[in-house]
Amino acid sequence: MHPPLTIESVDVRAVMVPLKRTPVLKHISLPPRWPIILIDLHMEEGVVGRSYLQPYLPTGVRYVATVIHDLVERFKGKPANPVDLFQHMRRSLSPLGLEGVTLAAVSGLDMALWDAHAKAAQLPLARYLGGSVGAVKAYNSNGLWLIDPSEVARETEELIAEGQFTALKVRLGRDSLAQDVASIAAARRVGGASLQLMADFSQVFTMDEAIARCRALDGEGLYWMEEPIACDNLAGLAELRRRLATPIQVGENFWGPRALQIALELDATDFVMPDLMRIGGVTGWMRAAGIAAAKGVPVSTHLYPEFSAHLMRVTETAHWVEWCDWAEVILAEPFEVRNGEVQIPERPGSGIDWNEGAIAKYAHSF
Ligand code: SMN
Ligand code: MG
Repeated sequence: MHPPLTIESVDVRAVMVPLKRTPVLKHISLPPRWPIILIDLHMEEGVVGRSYLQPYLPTGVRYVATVIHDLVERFKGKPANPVDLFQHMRRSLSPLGLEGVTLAAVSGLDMALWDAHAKAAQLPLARYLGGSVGAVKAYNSNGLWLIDPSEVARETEELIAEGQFTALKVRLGRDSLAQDVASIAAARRVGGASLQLMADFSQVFTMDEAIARCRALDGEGLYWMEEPIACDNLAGLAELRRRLATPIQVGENFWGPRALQIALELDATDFVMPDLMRIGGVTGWMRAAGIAAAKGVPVSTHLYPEFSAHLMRVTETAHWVEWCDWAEVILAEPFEVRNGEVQIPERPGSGIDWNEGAIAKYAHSF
């Protein structure tokens, strides 16, 4: 047992880091450098809880950081219990909405609070939550954006080699079906028939397009089809599910555990993949994972591989960790991947600590 913790103050910093392979999405233009918000939450007792958030948009850094500062101003000197604070913080901001910027800020603080508690208990987060430390199976999501099909073979080879992966995410939804088919074929030529390909459409299609294009790809043996249409068109997703043999995957845009519950009640998806910034951090994840488990729905992760790997060890229907190395450059000791599995280190907390040199190099003022 460790003594109760009390919130003292917070440092919020930001970096813009270069990515090895530029993410391309058709519906939002992503910046050439990737914004990351770094949170250091200081406890009166001397422990520091750490987490990071990825708001995609550089302008998002300022919005989210402002809310984090306001929340800490309001709750400093108070007991730092994450479950209680999750409720108090969300309620305190409810007039502005329970989702979006407000929940992103709460999620970041929630992760830092759990990290602080696990550190105070001197346990890795997975063990603090009642699980064990071990390897977690992962797919590599670091590339295969909407690149020219002629580049897919080379990149597939590189991505497999990054951690002896047996599963990769391939982004689809190019202008023509033929280009998508050529990309899948090129990946299979390199990876063999056993390579698992998770296909992400990132909401590119209208319903009619999705019916035509996803049905045309239904025999390609894709492991899942992710967000073929707008992520909030739950009736449309349910309809697509009825028309396709390939499982549907959504969840990176669920804001809070109840969004996941509603999607499952409407039979909108086969699999779910919550994102820690949007689902509500560790507290939100544990609630969402319970709902998914009750329905027997497999749960994968989105971004944040470090916290996510710990959480998969306590998720009943744990499926796949999405392996992204985008934040690796700012970590003192990035997690290792071997045999397609993320290795959780035997360090207290989430295992995140900063590489201050890299943070100085990529510092972003806001
Ligand atoms: C994605 C993640 C982060 C930024 C852009 C796109 C993608 C995924 O949807 O699932 O990895
Ligand atoms: Mg996605």
